[in-house]
Amino acid sequence: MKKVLSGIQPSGQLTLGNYIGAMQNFIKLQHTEECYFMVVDLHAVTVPQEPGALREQTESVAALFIAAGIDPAKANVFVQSHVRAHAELGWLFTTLTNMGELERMTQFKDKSSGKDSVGAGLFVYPALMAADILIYNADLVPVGDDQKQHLELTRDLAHRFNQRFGSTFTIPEPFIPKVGARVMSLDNASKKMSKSNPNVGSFIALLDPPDVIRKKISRATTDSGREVKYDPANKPEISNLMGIYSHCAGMSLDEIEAKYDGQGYGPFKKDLAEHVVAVIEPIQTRYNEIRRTGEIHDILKQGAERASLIAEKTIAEVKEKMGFLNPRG
Ligand code: AQP
Repeated sequence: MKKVLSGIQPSGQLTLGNYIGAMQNFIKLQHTEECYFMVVDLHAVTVPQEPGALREQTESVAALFIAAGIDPAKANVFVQSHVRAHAELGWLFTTLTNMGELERMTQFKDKSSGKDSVGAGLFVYPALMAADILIYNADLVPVGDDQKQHLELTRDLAHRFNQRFGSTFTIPEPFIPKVGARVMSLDNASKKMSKSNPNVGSFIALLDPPDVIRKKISRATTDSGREVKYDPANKPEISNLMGIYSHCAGMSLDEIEAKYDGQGYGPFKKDLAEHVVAVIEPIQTRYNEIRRTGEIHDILKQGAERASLIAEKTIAEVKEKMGFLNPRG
């Protein structure tokens, strides 16, 4: 049985991109592997968050994990800040990370570009992400394509630590979907769909009401022409929508092309909206039930207790190897 770890930031409402790129694989892997899925609130505060909104979004993301199909009897679901060892190991990894490595991170460049003032947390966040993964000695990390570079750094840090202080960490592998690894914005297929995009028409939130989803898809940007054809280089907008269709309807790209041959974009978009609604509506029903019962609090408490047992062991071993004095003598 492999160890699997991944997390999602409570930095806004979860999107269809988060679901297709990451959560669908969480749900698949929980049946065969030992899984740890976190709401990474310490990552979310690398950009300013309003306290009330952060609390609500953290609970909302956790409830959506369960509503989407993560079974707390199979997988450990918890909030990152509830397991204190993450922050401690994150600091230790910050001291092992070079400035040049962090400067190369494209996510930092994207999120800081054009801003006058950028928090230092946004810069050092990949070291905390490395700690999140390595503290459980994860073998597999199901993520979208945008996280590949951070995972490469995690692997480098694990090697570095093992070389300097002796074999300690497993070197983790990314687990990225073949189609849908990067779901793009509905208004611009050169940018990834992001929950913090100020244009709410650019993403489909898992909690968007069905009519809002229909409206967003009917307004999604399309390429010139009218042919429903998968060609990311020349038809990026329609290819992105076809990727979403393929995931939600369980059809191959060839089957979709054949179905809409000669029909134009209209019927394709109309059907796409219904397939997306069919995936999202049952998640919303279950979500409302989970929020109503308050069961998520017990799930998160138990998840954090189980995760802490492993995380505390790892941090004790790391501190011992790095030369920290043991408080118990
Ligand atoms: N558009 C996407 N397509 C496929 N996968 C995606 N992921 C995010 N966006 C897409 C995957 O979802 C997981 C959780 O991501 P995150 O919330 O930790 O951070 P992120 O990658 O920065 O996601 P967002 O939605 O863009 O958040 P904000 O706007 O706050 O930065 C990851 O596995 C990610 O790959």
